[in-house]
Amino acid sequence: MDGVLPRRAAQLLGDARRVVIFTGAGISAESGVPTFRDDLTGLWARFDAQRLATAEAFHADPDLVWGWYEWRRTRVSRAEPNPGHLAIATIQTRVPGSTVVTQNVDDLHERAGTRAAIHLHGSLFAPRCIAAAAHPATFEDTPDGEAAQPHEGRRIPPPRCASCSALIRPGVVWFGEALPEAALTAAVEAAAACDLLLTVGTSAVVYPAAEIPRIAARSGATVIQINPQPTPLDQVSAINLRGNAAQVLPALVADAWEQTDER
Ligand code: BJW
Repeated sequence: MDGVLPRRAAQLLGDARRVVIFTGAGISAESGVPTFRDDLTGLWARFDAQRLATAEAFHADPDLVWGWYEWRRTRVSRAEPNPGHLAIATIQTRVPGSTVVTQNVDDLHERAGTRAAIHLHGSLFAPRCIAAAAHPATFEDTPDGEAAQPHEGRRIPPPRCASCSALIRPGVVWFGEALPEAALTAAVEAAAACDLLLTVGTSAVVYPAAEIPRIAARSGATVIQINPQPTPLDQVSAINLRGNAAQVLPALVADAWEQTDER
């Protein structure tokens, strides 16, 4: 990478001992998974969050909501990790004390080789019984033929729990719902203890997740942001690298260890 700021960012990464990589939908954009708030291509530009991504919406029209999440799950299943995901997995190998905290409900970090990513907003691949607090969900997955060609408006009835017959719901965190407690606690602890936090591809407007980089900054860590657009984290970040994750991250990683190997 050219320029003083990218070089300084690479030096900070090469020297760091505890790194948190905090990701949002932008890390998966170049894998073809849509973000939420980008003006033309984001999900919320085409779909109504209130009708699809709330518990009230699921209770009102479970077939519509389940069908929409099956469409998204199929899209993600067909996507591949991009060089940004791979660079993050490399950071985890290079810096053993590093933690990936993601708001994403896809599995592209895991498929790129990242271990133990903390998912703050759940997963498309972990549906659960709406009465799951009482017992674990067991159900038959949607048969292949049914979900193979879903399209965005298709209604698909959700399966029912094999133990109690309640509806199975997508295993994601909707607005107004609490984040999984263990995940949030682990993310806050990692942010408070890191010396460097990379925030990648998030608009940082959804709370409490958006607090994670701020916690790191307040605890004395350096924050580096990778995003083609400005965000509220511009003020918190010591370095703002304007660009796409799939280009910026591999270059950053290559420079980080080229520089430390030279010293
Ligand atoms: C690229 C790129 C490239 C593009 N390379 N970059 C405090 C203040 C105000 C409000 C609240 C508050 N605390 C709580 C709230 C309410 C609410 C909230 O935050 N609302 C705000 C939006 C106003 N929060 C909640 O409701 C949360 N729950 C909660 O607080 O519960 C309290 C409670 C406690 C105890 C009991 C009960 C309740 C829950 C939030 C759940 C969020 N859920 C979603 C949907 C998940 C399911 C699904 O996928 O359908 O999570 S919303 C959506 O936004 C999704 C994402 O994880 C999340 C964040 O989005 P993200 O990842 O930042 O994506 P985008 O699209 O916004 O940004 C993409 C970025 O990438 C952009 O900046 C691009 O420029 C960039 N980009 N291409 C790099 N190639």
